[in-house]
Amino acid sequence: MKKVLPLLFGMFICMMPIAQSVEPQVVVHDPWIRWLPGERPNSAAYMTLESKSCGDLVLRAVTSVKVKTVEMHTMDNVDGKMTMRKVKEIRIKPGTQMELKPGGLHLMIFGLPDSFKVGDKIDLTLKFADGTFKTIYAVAKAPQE
Ligand SMILES: [Cu+2]
Repeated sequence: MKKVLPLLFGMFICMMPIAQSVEPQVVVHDPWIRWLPGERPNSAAYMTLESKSCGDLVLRAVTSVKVKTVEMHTMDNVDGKMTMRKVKEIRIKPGTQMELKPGGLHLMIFGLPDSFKVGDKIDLTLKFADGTFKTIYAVAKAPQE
């Protein structure tokens, strides 16, 4: 019985009307952006997206006021070489987490401010297919070796 109760509770939440909801049903864990030495205009941001949605949660676009452009990218192994590729969306199944991490899915950041340094926070507004959006702040970190 102990195992059944949380499941029933989850189903109850999913049946509640969410028409008035403007906040996406997502929890964002540890957003960070890679800082590398030298004045580099481009970088990548990473985070874990945890879906609290009853249906597929689809990230469609990301914008920022601090940088020029943000794209969603993935990495493919093409003939033994890791290559970046732009994706149109990032889809997260109900009750799952999607990890954006080095070597995999990431947010490609173009046009960082000249003053960009470790500890800076870059705003990222995640825009979902259902019209909801959420602004988070990725903190600049040097990648640990
Ligand atoms: Cu990229």
